[in-house]
Amino acid sequence: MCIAYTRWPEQFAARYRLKGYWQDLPLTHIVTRYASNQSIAIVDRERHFSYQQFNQSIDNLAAYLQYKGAKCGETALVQLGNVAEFYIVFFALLRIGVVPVNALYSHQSHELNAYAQQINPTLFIADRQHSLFVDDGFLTTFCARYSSVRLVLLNNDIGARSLNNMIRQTHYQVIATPTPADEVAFFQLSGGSTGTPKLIPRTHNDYLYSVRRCQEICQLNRHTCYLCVLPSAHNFCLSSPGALGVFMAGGCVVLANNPSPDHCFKLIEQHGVNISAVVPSIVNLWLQALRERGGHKQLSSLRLLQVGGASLTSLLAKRITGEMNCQLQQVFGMAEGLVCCTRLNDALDKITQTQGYPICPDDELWVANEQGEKLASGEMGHLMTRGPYTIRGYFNSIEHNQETFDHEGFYYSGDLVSISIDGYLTVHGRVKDQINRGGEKIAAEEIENLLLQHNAITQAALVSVEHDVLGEKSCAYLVTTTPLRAAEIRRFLNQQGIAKYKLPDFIKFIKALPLTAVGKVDKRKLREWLID
Ligand code: AMP
Ligand code: DBH
Repeated sequence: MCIAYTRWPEQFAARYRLKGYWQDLPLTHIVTRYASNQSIAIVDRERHFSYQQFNQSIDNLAAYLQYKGAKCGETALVQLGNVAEFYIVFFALLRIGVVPVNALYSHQSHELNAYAQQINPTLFIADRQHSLFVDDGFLTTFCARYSSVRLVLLNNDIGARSLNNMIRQTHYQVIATPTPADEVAFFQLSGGSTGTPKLIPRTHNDYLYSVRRCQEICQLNRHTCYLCVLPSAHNFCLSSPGALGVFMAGGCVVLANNPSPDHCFKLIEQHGVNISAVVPSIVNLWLQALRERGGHKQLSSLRLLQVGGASLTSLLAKRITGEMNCQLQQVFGMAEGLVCCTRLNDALDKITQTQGYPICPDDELWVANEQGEKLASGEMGHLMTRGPYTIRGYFNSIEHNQETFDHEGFYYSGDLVSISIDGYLTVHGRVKDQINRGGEKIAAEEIENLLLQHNAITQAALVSVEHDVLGEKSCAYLVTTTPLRAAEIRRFLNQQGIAKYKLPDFIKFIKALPLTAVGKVDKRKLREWLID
């Protein structure tokens, strides 16, 4: 049994195959072809995994899971940070056709529950070192709540549930049973704008194409040494070309466990890292460190810095080439699919002032006005896109899909963009109700719904506030029946188990929320009030 998802219409699928975008290979092909390669695939602190060890670890775990009864078409909820086990688990599950959701390590109970409710996982894999799993409290409640869960494995644990033991042991043989290449391989997470985070079904065919194409554009090879700074599950550092692209090229992925210059510069120097992918707020952090305490020599191996996830000012863009002495590539991507980027041989003004152009000639992009009509080149409007690796619908979301996909299957990303005559895209802003906090997306409605569960809060609106380093922070406007303190509200949200980055940075109390002519909360006015 495969997972139901919105398929590409047959004539599109046929074209994507004919053009060679879809090759009908499983994602595990990325690593299985290097099964006997002795070069290093992953560096995780003191641990080095050769491709052979990586493959063996994947097989060991896949075989164990199969022995425990895991079957093609089942689902898994996984929460691992920037550790080698993240990739081992990912490929092991794909090898036996178990479809994972990779929660971010910063996620807490609220997010894990939201995902589990949607997929009914049979497998749950997490890390003992995560604050939720230091004892068995949450785990016990979780397993009682989701009776679908048959097996729990924990990284950094000992005993019967130790993921590490299962990866090491070689008692069983795996029979590869991946889902067919045009079926769902795994779910990617949407930054979203709705109350419940939406899941994005990605097939082997579409994802593998995106990885392969990005890897070609970035000219990765076996000498590539990539620093994974962003959360390993993030689409950018997983697939554009990310760790998967590096594995495909036979290169090496070095894992960073935080973006601090101290930690990352040392890793870059120590391992001769030549490419990395970051969000603009990390660029800021690194440039500031370089100005304050030097470190240019430590970065001398770095050839390419990819920046995406949030808007990069052209000022900051220019400083990268100037002060970091490496090439910049801007990347505009989304977990739903579409990836645009500047090319290595683009003129400097394109690299610093645009987000490049789509990776695939068959990516179809157009810009719509408020009425959904097509705008001319250069005009700013709503981005609409479809193509061989952009989803045609979110998982199990009939209503939401009607709003975010048009009748021809174009995805409405909620970004305000313009596309120049020569095809370069520039992002100007966003209409979706989301805060982009240094590349970490917060769906306003999700937080507003949680705030409204407080007895004394009658109205709530979350809006973005401009911020020098993060680009944006969040501000909650609240109408309450009794006076409340900001600390009390943050504690209340914390108790509901949300990820820390979703806690409002600012909280303001007002008598009533301003409304637009049609009676919606006027968020534009709320944002203006913050500037005044
Ligand atoms: P998600 O749908 O959560 O994967 O987030 C994708 C969104 O991140 C896009 O729709 C944009 O709003 C934003 N984004 C990604 N890359 C860039 C970029 N280079 N510049 C501006 N916004 C970006
Ligand atoms: O922000 C993103 O989601 C993103 C940014 C750059 C992305 O998904 C990607 C590249 O693939």
